Amino acid sequence: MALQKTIPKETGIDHSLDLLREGYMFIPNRRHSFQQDLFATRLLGQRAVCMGGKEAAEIFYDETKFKRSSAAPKRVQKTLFGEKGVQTLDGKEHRHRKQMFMSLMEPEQLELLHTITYKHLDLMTTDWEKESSMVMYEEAKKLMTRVACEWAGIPLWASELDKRAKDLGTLIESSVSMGVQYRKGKNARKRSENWMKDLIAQVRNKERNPEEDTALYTIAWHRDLQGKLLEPDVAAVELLNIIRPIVAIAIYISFTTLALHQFPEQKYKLEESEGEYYQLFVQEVRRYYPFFPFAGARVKEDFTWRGYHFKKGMLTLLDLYGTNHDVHLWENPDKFYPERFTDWEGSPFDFIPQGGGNHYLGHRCAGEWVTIQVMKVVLDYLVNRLDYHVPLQDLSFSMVSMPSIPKSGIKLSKVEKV
Ligand code: HEM
Ligand code: MYR
Repeated sequence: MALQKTIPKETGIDHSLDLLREGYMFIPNRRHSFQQDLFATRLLGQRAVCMGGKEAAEIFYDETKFKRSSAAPKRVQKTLFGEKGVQTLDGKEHRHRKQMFMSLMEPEQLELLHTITYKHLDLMTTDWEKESSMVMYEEAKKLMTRVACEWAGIPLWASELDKRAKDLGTLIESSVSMGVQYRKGKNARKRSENWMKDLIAQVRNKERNPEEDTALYTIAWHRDLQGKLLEPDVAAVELLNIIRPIVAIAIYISFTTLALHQFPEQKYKLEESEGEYYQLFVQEVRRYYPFFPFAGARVKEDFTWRGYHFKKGMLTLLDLYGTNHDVHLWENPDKFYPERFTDWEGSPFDFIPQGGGNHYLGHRCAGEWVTIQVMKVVLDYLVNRLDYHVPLQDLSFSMVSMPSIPKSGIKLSKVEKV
């Protein structure tokens, strides 16, 4: 029998505060000091294993080894994710619900998203031209709220835009927070879920008839494996699981704008490219900048990996940011170098900004193609259709606060269409 090894363990009663203090670097710092892809610690008052790297991602997404029920902390469910949504399901029930999400991601729907994004971006730019300056992150949240609602079949009055964009932004910004900010997050979720519940009820009463291939229609009429419509609160959580993360793309839009400024040589490469460099650039933005730090699951049944014992029920975190910056997987990982993706083999386990594995069968982000599509439209617009100036400002972003958002929000002045 192979020798059982002990998972390297950090001492101390609990390291939740260290996690908050070190943010994106909490897992990479310890993987580095233990010189191992995994280590044991204590988080939220319980034993937890943290791991990273391609092989760790491969086992993390093996559903015979890990499950998601009771994995996401209640705090994160009360703000970011909501309760009883697809993130918490396992097995057949998960696959059936996930299919509902993936049915919205067909090429025609992505094409429509392209058209909608371009339309709203072009309209909003007309307003930006009239102002002496604008803050990209704030404007991008409003842009993406408009895009998300139109694409999902959700009516949005001009008068409610600011309020809805603010609430959706708060859900994202308060996902890892305490005190006042956490309470703001909980309230924003209440209001947003009520908004979604009313719409679902209107569709079910036939007072509202959205197009069949929209998220509103699909989620309102989705039937579970027992043939029952989703409970109204669950349908609301799932509809928000579409529009909230579309608004979260505002963070990647801000990082895209930052990358064009920080690495000006990239702008020339994009201007001269026939289009394929756009894909490489967007992938590199998603790899390089910090966004979703780690994913969480629980051990389903006892198993052994590389001689280490994983005990049933143990909380396990997979290092997403650290895997995207792993020196064993990426040459000069801290260099912004889109060309690295020319030779990338396309493994579902080494480049995991939005999770790994299979979109249909596992918990990998349902909206990865949506994210890439939107980022490309905005990137093309910034490079080829807009002139702007980046005034002096604090362009730093935190490696501690999660999610990280450029501090200034990226202020632009003298915005003009070309
Ligand atoms: C799941 C990141 C955008 C819908 C996830 C996961 C991550 C992630 C890390 C969890 C993976 C796991 O648990 O293993 C992001 C980031 C985004 C983004 C950084 C950038 C804005 C989107 C968009 C949509 C979306 C645009 C929808 C249109 C979902 C859903 C899940 C998910 C429904 C749950 C999947 C499941 O549990 O099976 N996302 N996401 N996300 N994402 Fe995204
Ligand atoms: C979304 O809205 O689903 C996508 C963007 C959310 C970003 C939030 C990043 C921090 C969340 C950390 C939670 C870890 C849960 C195990």
